[in-house]
Amino acid sequence: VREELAPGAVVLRHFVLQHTKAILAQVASVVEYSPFRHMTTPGGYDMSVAMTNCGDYGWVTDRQGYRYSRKDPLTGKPWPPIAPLLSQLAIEAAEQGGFSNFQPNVCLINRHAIGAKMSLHQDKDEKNVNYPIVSMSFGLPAVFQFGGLFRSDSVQKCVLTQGDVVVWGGVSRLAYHGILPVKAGYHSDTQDCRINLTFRQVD
Ligand code: MD5
Ligand code: FE
Repeated sequence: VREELAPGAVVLRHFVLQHTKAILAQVASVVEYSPFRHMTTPGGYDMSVAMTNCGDYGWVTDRQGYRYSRKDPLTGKPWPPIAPLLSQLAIEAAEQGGFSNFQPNVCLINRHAIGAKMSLHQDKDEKNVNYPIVSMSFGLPAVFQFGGLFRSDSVQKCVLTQGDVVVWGGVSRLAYHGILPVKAGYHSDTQDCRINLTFRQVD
């Protein structure tokens, strides 16, 4: 099922649902090596979302700014690799969204505990914004907000639940977006959180 959220943004409902346990097992093995941590924004705030990465690079933030780094600043070692199942599913999703030459080399993993949010922002730390971003959601549902190219543009809301995949490309690639605070709840696969994986190609 291919649902067009906005120009260039395609929701593939339940696209990876049958792979949930295998994907969450891969997340657990990444987290053993490179644990979830709350990174600090350049403005000095700790993010409510905890993050880690796998791939050739990882997205990091600290007082110095946002960037992609080959090493995990917490361990001083390279990030663990993206498991073949994960890259394969991300590539298939990108194809369904109309992007046939996507080769993700970063997978940012977000853990939203109850109450965690992501304020309205744009993803613009990637060199080539012609590549899409593929996002997969698991566990507790979240209300996703997406607007336009200006912070002041009106936003639409969309609920993302376990197994949903969104391919953000075209003019939606640079749209402002955010996640409302995750509501209290329980999910048998993730307990008290939402897990989101975003696949990116940064060079
Ligand atoms: C999430 N994560 O659901 C989202 C999925 C992040 C983040 O926002 O930066 O980790 S990626 C959503 C996204 C990416 C690029 C463009 C747009 C949305 N968009 O145009 O709305 O936790
Ligand atoms: Fe984002």
